[in-house]
Amino acid sequence: MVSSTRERLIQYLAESTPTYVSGQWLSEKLDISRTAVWKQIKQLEADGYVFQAIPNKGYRLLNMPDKISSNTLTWGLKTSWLAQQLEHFTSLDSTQDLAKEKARENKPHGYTVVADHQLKGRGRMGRVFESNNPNGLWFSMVLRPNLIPMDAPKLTLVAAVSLVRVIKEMTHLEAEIKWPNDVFIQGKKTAGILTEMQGEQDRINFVVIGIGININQTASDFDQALHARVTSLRLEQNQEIDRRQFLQLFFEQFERDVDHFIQHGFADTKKRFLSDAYKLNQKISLITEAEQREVIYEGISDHGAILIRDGDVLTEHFNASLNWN
Ligand code: BT5
Repeated sequence: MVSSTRERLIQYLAESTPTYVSGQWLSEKLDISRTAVWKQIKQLEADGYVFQAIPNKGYRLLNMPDKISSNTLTWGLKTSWLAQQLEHFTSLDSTQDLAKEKARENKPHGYTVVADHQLKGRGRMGRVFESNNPNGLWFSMVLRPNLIPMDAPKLTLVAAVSLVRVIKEMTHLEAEIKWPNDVFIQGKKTAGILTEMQGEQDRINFVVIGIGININQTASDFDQALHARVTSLRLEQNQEIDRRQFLQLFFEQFERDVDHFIQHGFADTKKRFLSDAYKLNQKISLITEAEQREVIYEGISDHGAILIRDGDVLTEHFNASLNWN
C-alpha cells in the first residue's frame, strides 16, 4: 500500500519517539519543503496530535488522537508479534475475508486488519453480523500457531477470556462468555468471535480470528430486529470508551494469552472461561431443527467442548454451531 506524505510523516515521528527529529531531516525524507512539513504538523495538531517543537532540535510526538488508524494503533503498542503489521480501512466488505486473502499471500503471524465500517460483516454459518458503524471495533487477526488442527477451536475460547479481561479492566461491567464465541453483558450480546482455519490433517497453515465488539453504539445504532438481544459497552455503562486504547489493550492481552496457551496448554484458559461462563450450572435450552430440549450446562472439557447433562447422561458436544440459550 502506498502511504500518503501525512502517513509517512506520522510514521517517522512515531518511530523516533522519544528523540526529536529535525524539520530538515523530515523535509529531505518526505521530499517536501520545510514550510510544507510545518504546515503538515499544524494540520496534525488540529486533528488531535500533540507535538513538542524545540528550535534547533525539531519535533517530538507526545500524543496521538483517539482516532483509529494504522499509525495510532501501532504507536506505543506493547506486543512483540500481534498487530505489529496492521492495516486499517475506513470501509471494507469484511476484515475476515481480506485477512484470509492476505494470509494466503503469506502475511505473517500476527498480521491484523481493522475497519471502521464493514459492509458484509459475517458471523458463523453465513449469518449477518451488523458492523456498518464506526462506533464498534471490527478486526481480524492472522495466526500461524504451532498447534495441531484439533486445538484451533480453543483459540476462540482464548480470545473470549482475553476479551472479558479487557472489558473488566476498562469498565465495571460483568461480562460473561456464552460458549463458544459470544460475550454477553446483562444477558445481551456485546461481542462475537469467528475463528476460521486453513490447514492439513496434522498441520495448521493459518487461523484467522475475527472479532466484532459493540463499543460506543447507542440504541438507535442497532437494527430494530436486534434491539432486544444486543448491547454495547457504552449503553451498559453510560460512558464512551476510547476505542484505540481498548484495541491496544486487547492486542496486548490476547498476545500474552495465546503465547501462554501454546506454551503451557489449555488449563488456565479453561479455568478463566469457567469463572466467567454465562449460564454455567443452569438449565439451558438446546435447540435443534427437530426439537427444543431442556438440559444442564455442566462446564467445558479439556478439549474445549461443552458438557451437557440430560438426566443421567453427560455428553461432550464439540460442534461450535450448537444452538442454545
Ligand atoms: C458471531 O457469529 O458472533 C461472530 C461475529 C464475528 C464478527 C467479526 S467482525 C470482524 C470480522 N469480520 C467479519 O466479517 N466477521 C468478523 P454468530 O455467533 O454466528 O452470531 C451472529 C448473530 O449475532 C446474528 O445472527 C445476530 O443475531 C447477532 N448479531 C449481529 N450483529 C450483531 C452485533 N453487532 N452485535 C451483537 N450481536 C449481533
